[in-house]
Amino acid sequence: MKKIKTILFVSILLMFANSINAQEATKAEIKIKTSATCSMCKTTIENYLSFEKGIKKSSLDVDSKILTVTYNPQKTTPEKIRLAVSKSGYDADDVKANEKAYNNLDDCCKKGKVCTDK
Ligand SMILES: [Cu+2]
Repeated sequence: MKKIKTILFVSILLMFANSINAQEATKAEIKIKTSATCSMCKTTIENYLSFEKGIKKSSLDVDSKILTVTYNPQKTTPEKIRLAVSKSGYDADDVKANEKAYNNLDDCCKKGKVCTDK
C-alpha cells in the first residue's frame, strides 16, 4: 500500500513539473537595442508591437534604448520581432529601420536628434 502511495505521489509530482515546462515553452523574453530617442518613440514601438502576433508584452527603456519583449516562441521568433521594430521605424540590433516608416516618424524621433521631451 505504501508503495502505491509513493508511486501516486511521484506521478502527481511529474505531472506538475510537466505543466510548468509546458507553460515556459510558450513564454520567452528578448532584449533588443533600438534607435529610440524619447517617450514618443516608446509609445510608437510599444503600440506597433502590441498588434504583432505572438508578442505578449513589450517595454522600452528610453534611457538605455533597450526594448524588452515577452513573446510566445511557438508563434514568433526574435528575427520577426526585430523586423517588426524595423517596420515601426527604428533600428533593432543589426536590423536597420524600414526607410519608409523611418521617414514618417516625427522629426525628434529621428536618429541623432535630441528630444526636449524625455
Ligand atoms: Cu521619439
